Amino acid sequence: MTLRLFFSPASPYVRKVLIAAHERGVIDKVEKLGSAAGPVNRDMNIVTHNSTGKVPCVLLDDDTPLFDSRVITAYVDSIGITGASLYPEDRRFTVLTLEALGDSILDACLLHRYENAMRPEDKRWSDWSRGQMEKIDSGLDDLEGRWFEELTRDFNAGSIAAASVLGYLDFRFPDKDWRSSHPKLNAWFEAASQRTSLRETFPHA
Ligand SMILES: N[C@@H](CCC(=O)N[C@@H](CS)C(=O)NCC(=O)O)C(=O)O
Repeated sequence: MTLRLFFSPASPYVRKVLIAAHERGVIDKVEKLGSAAGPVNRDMNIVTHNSTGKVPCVLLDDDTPLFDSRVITAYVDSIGITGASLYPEDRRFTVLTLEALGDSILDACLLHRYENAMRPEDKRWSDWSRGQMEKIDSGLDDLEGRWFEELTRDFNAGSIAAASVLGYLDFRFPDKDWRSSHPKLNAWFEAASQRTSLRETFPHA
């Protein structure tokens, strides 16, 4: 079985899937397909399979498409051969909610970035960027606070989403000092970053 993955080395959502595949011992089943997803110019090769044109999108052997990152992560977990499930049975919906929180922070990161890296300079709206940054900050506060115990109990799908958020902040928002205001998250991320799954998937342009 091969998972053909429309891939971008910069996408934090694609990274979630790759981290999951490493953690569950199926990374050798992932075949990366080059792609050029973008909110303005879409990649029609992706659109053929996922009409929104977004990555990650996986094609199974019979060309069945799977998206988005949450669905693919759950699929990868279902075919996993090493490690424990990324969705511990007794905490499945808690972990899914933590994963959704991580994805929502990522959504705000992406919307902030699209506004500031893609929109023509004279059309940028500072209130929009501020609003997205507030979401990022309150999300990080939540990870540092009420979600921290769940995040650190094991390396689950929610932990993967959180690690992907922090890696993306370092990659695309290098001037943002999230560490001094979130010391527990910082210590956790430093340790988590030693995992092969994170070391092998560091984002790049
Ligand atoms: N909810 C989706 C979000 C995926 C997403 O926004 N991916 C970005 C790349 S990081 C993308 O494809 N953007 C192109 C677009 O917005 O059309 C997921 O979890 O997979």
